[in-house]
Formats: sequence, structure tokens, C-alpha cells
Amino acid sequence: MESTTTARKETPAASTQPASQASGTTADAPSQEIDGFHLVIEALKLNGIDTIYGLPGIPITDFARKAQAAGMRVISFRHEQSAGYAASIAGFLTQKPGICLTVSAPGFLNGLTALAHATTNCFPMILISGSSEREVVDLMQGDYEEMDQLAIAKPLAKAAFRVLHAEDIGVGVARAIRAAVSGRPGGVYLDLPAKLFPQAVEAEAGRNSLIKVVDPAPRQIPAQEAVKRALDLLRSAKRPLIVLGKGAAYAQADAAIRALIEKTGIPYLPMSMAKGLLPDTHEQSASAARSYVLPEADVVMLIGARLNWLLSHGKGKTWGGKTPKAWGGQKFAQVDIYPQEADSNVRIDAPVVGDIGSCVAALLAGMGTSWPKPPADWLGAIAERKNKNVAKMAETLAKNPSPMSFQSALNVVRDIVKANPDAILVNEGANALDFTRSIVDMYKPRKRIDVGTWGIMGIGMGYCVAAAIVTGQQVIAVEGDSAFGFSGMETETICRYELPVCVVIMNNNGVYRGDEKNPSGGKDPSPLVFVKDARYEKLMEAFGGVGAHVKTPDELRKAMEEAIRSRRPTLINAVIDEGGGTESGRITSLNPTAKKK
Ligand code: ADP
Ligand code: TZD
Ligand code: MG
Repeated sequence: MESTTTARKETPAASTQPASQASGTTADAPSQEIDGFHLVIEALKLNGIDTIYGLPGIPITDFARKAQAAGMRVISFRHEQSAGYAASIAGFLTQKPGICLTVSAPGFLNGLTALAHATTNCFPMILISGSSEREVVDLMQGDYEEMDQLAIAKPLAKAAFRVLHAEDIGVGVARAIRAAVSGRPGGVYLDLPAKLFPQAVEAEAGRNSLIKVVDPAPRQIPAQEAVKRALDLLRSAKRPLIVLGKGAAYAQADAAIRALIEKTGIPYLPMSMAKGLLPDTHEQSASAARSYVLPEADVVMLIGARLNWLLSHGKGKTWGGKTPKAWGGQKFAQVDIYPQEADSNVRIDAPVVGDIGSCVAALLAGMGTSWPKPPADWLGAIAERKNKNVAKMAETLAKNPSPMSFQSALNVVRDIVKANPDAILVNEGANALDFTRSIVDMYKPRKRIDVGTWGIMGIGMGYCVAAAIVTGQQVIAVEGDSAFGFSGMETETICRYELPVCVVIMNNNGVYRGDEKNPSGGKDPSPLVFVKDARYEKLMEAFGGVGAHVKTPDELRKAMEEAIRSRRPTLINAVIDEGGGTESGRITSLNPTAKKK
């Protein structure tokens, strides 16, 4: 490859050459050079990456500037963690790695939580951090923002790379892209030392060293026998169930997945971020009968969903097991791109390894023209539970207590989302999360983005920014007041970029509830409560957005409708009964002192 013969010059002068020359717009090619800045920018652009989420400073300030000059969108945040979350969810929504750009040591560490989050959630993302001088860092001589970033990133990333020479930029970026999106997607760290950026190489050779990645996420076709094994298992079932996870949403095989569900007639449960893959109002959705179908099912097919804590590890009481760790007797099929996923929690009788699009297509083809509908008594029993629970829910939603309950407020959000099915719903909190997930129906794929695998707080405003930027759609964020606090300063970012984001804070004055007292009777407030009646809406007003303080469902509805009509950055502070929540929302049992299920 040309890169090995490329002459490298480490002249600082390269950084001072006019941008026009460095970006190759001058005619006399032979004397032209290109520097590290432009090689990285061109490598990203060559691979269709047009947006960077980041925060400037030494040594990447000029990089951010030059990227913007070269036509990339550079979205600048108030904290790297939000930029990182934005990049991670951009990756989920687009199947292209989201790019987060940070400075060295502290900026890198601020972005690292998001990188780990991306890896944990299987989102493709690349954290690009500038780093200090290698020789000084390695001798631990105390450089400005000194840190061995590559070593620290490694255990939290799917892969981590460092580029020392400008002629290796093409390979470095290509490897980062492939690692992020191929197979099970994840977070990748790319370390770019300060000294790399001004390195100049001969322009043509430099450009020739860049790589446009061919087929970055190759299809992975499942083995025929694996497909047959899974179909045989499904066919044998008396009480089959399909679980759709966020891997299924990520895969963008929406039509095939819907066809599979409908052709089999099997009831399905969407995991949180798979809601809307089929409309939540679909008659085969078993969401409203979750606690009935999990223990009762005899065969379960997981599609892009892991049997982690969110599915009680596939065993225990949730699945009809007699003790907390006992197997409930279900047989499992699992469609996943990651061959090591099977058997991670319980035995998987029929693993189908491949990308979801290819696997679902193979399953559909293998089903042939006729497929037996699941037994009527199974479908009937589910429908009965569903109807009962839906009726109970409707009763609760219709109530209009004062102060507002989570339910009466979310009844409004439910209507607004129904009327605006293209809007993206961002959701975090504990009760604010759990109630929203069960009350607000989703109608289209990849419209619900939330706390994910870790149940992490702080994704809120970063997700809002990225969702608005990559989709151009209205974003609605339902936030616990605690959850909002983690990224609240990004309201400025939302206003600065004039994004159509409507944040609704479910304000119950605290973490889970706002009515806890200091158990010692001392002067300090309980660790779980905040300033009472905080006026969060003023934060949005401070940056030129719209604020609203609402106490009734009618006021909430008007404020949300106006936000969506105007598409202006809006923050609605919805006052909720401070005693209306429960500790940890629906996961109280995970508290160490809670009685084990
Ligand atoms: P949820 O939390 O919604 O249950 P998880 O994050 O636990 O979902 O699971 C997502 C799974 O989807 C992961 O095991 C991942 O390997 C898998 N996955 C991601 N993308 C694809 C794809 N394109 N094809 C197949 N499997 C995928
Ligand atoms: N820190 C991080 C990064 N993630 C977390 N999940 C937590 C702390 C612990 N935590 C939860 O799991 S939910 C939550 C915290 C602090 C906030 C709940 O309060 P809220 O929601 O106001 O956001 P509700 O509606 O009051 O329950
Ligand atoms: Mg709260």
C-alpha cells in the first residue's frame, strides 16, 4: 500500500499552512501537502460520517474548526458525557458509528462513560480523544493532561486504537469503523496524539492512504440447520412467545420482523427500545400480559434481546421457576449476531447466529406457505389478561387527582405521541421511566430511546440533541427530575442549535419521591430529595427557549401541543404528587435489603 512509501514530515509549519492549500484546493499538486487534521476529516467523510458530537480544547480545537470548515456538522456540548451519549444513540439510530470528540485526560474520562455505555448497549460509536505527548506520558513526567488513555479505554471498549503517523490515519479510521459496526456493534476508542495533527505528508499519497470501508457490517447468513432447528422448536410449541429486543430495532429489518410475527401468529413482547417495531396496539402484542406470558410460555424465541437482568436472566419466579434461580422449564431459541451470547444465562436449545435481517428472512423462507397458528387456548388466555389489564389501566388514566399523578400526566403524553407517531420519545428516571414505558404506546420503530441496559441516568439531553439532529423529527423527552439534573445544562445546547425538543419533567421533588425525611431528624434534607417546587422551566427560558409550569393535565396538554406546533425548544415542568412514586420504580427488589423474589 502507498502508505508505507509516503514521506512523513513532522513540521509544525504544516499546521500553519493556509487551509485552502492543506485541503487540496490549489492547482500545483506536486508540492502540495496534507496534514493529519485533514486526513482524519477526509477519512471520516469518505466513510459517510458527517457529524461530530464533542467539546473543544487542547489538542482538538483546530480539528473541530477544520471539520466544520470542511462541511461537517460539529455539535458542541457543555459536557463530554452528553456528547458521548449523543454519539452512541446516533449510532443506534443510523447504523453508522456516532463520533464523539474530546480533549485529553479529563475530557476523555468524561466521554468514557458514554463509550462504555455504547459497548454495553451494542451501539456503534467511536470516541476520538486527543492525547498528550507519548514520550512524556510514558515516562510519567507530568505532561499537560497526562494520561495513558488507550490503556484505560481498552477494557471498556470493543476495540481501541492509536494512530502515531499521518500515513496510518486511513487504516486507523477504517479499523475503528469496522470494529464499531461489524458483528455485535460497540464502542471503539481512537487515540489521536496532539503531534499527529500537524504532521504533513505529500497530498496525493496521503489521500491514497485513506480507506473507504467496503461492506463495514457484512451480512452474516445463518446456517440452514440452525434455522431448521429453531423452526422445529417453534412448531412444537403449545404456548410460544417471541421477545423482540433493541438489537431487532437496530437491525432495521422492520418489515421482515413484522412479517415473521404476523405469519407465525405468535404473541410477542417488545423490550423497552423495541417498542413500536410493530405498533404497541398490535393485537399480537403481549405487553399488557407480560407477567402472565413469561412464566406460562413453553417456547420463547429471542430476537436481538439478551437474557440479562432485564429479562430476569431467563429463570426464577418471573419465568415460573420455583426458586429465584430455578429454571422455569422454557425452551429457548435465540437469534443474535454474537455467537457467544447463547447459554449465557440458561440453555439455548436453538441458537440462530447471524444478522437479524438475514436470520428473519431465512426463518420466513423456512416456514413455507402454511404455518400452524398457536393454539387458541393460549391466545385466548393472553387476550383475557390483556383486556383486563388494559381496562384497569384505562380507569387509572381517566382519574384526575390533584396534584397530578404520574398516570394522569402520562395519559396526556400518550395522546400526544399517538397524534405524533414520528416523534422520538426520550425517557429516563425511575418511576418516570417505568410508568412512561407501560403507559405511552409507540407506533413506529426506533422511536423510543431510553436508559438502556444499565438503567443509566444522564442520557436525556444528549439523546434529545442527537435524535433531533439525525432524524429532523420532533423529540419529546419524559424526564424524572433527578434524571434531568444529570444533563440539564444541555438545554443551552438545544437552544443554541434551535432543536425541536420538548422536555417534560415529571417533578416529584426527588429521587423516586420527594417526601422523605432525614431519618436522624437533623437539619440536612434526606439524600433523596431536592429543593421543593424547583422551577426547572426557567433554565430553558434562560437560553431563549420556552418554559411552562403546569399543574393539571389540561395545562400539560396545551403546553405540549404548543411545543410541537412551534417546534421551539421547550421545557415543561409538570408538578407531580411527591408521594406518588415507589422506591427504584419497578426494580425495588434489586435493592440489597429488599426481600429476594
Ligand atoms: P434489550 O435490552 O432490548 O433486550 P439487548 O441490548 O440485551 O436488547 O440485546 C441486543 C442484542 O442484539 C445483542 O445481543 C446484540 O448482539 C444483538 N444484535 C445487535 N445488532 C444485531 C444485528 N444486526 N443482528 C443480530 N443481532 C444483533
Ligand atoms: N446514577 C446513574 C448514572 N444512574 C443511575 N441509575 C443512578 C445513579 C441511580 N438512579 C436510578 O436508578 S433512578 C434515579 C437514580 C439516581 C433517579 C430517579 O429519580 P427521578 O425519577 O426523579 O429521575 P422518579 O420519577 O422520581 O422516580
Ligand atoms: Mg423524581
